[in-house]
Amino acid sequence: MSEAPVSNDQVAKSPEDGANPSSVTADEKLTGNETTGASGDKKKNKKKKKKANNNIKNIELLFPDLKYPEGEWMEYHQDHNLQRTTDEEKRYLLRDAENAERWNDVRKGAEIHRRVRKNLQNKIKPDMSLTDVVNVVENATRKFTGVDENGDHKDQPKSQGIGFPTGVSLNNCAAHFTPNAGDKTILRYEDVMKVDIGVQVNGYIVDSAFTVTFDDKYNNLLEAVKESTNTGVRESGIDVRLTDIGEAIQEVMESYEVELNGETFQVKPCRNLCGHNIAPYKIHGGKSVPLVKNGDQTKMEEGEHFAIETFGTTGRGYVITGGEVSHYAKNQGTWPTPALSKAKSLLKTIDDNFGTLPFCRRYLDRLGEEKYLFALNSLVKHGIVEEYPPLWDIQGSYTAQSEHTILLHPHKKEVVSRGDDY
Ligand SMILES: [Co+2]
Repeated sequence: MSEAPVSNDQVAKSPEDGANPSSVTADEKLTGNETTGASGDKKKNKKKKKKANNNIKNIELLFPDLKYPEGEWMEYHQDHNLQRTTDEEKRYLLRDAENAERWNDVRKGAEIHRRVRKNLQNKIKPDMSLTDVVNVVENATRKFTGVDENGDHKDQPKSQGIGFPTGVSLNNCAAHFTPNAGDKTILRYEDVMKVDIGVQVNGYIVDSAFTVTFDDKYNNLLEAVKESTNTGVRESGIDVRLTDIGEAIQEVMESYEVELNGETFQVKPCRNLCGHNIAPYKIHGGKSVPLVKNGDQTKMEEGEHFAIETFGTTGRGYVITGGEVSHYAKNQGTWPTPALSKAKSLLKTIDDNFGTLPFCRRYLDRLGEEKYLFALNSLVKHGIVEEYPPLWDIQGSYTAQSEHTILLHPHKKEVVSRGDDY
């Protein structure tokens, strides 16, 4: 989830906005999906697909020692980090070891994230419904984390699983769209779809996104957000000011142009969307990483866990909320028991299954909740639950997104969600 925009011209934080632009080109995406060959080829493809699906199982079976692969390690390039001596380095490593379990949980989520998105990238094609897209993602996530119907962890729904509703926001919708029940939206060849996927393990959320297109004309837009996010990752570090990261992102983003139907657009960052730190079971931990120079002197700190995400647009570079809400999250804190009995039981379902993790209406549907909208809206009205409506740039514009999750270890940073796709 990204942070929701605030009023005025402030840079907003939202719990789920970030994600990464697609690293997969249209050509790559279609490879292996097309069954244009002879019938023999078709058979082969079918076999392959079946095998691929068989590989979607509790990831613990694939890593019997329960130690998950590390992400990409990057040196801090900021001055203060270069001055660290060997003795200091030793102390840092000791300190880092205190968080070993936490890092391993995040790495498990990241390994699942890579596999979930690879599985989607192999299947995605024009004319799929958005409901099918999110089901591919979410069914795989449930299986890999073992919280599916027959999974080993099905009785502990909050121990691991989906980190937030799968974002499949199209074109001028930048974020926070996931289909509600009955949605008939179809992915088209000309669409620009931001796929924002969350996986959580013990509340540690991996938040990473990419952008899917089939038409090459959007390539520069996708390149802009990928490079901007990589810049944000590169500039991140202990004691780095958030405004400085925003300034670096803005400079890269605005260096790109995209030509669409004979018109040239300078790519703009969406100035009221942000990256964010991540706290246990809280997609937005309270710090926002801007996409522009905004003067925020707040610094990143050792041990923090950030989602670095950027959004580029051919529109005005400012999003507003609109349309039917799908995303919600319970606010932290203690709340009086709702008077309405339906609201009380709905809140119990939310507490039992999500806690403060973001959820969507489809997740309530599959838990057997019915006719809950009035109760849900009452929880929203009382401030117990927050709604996160879709975020839109102007009509006719195109927005793209790229996002990685990083860990600020004492000695180095880890781009934990890095894969061979992006
Ligand atoms: Co995010």
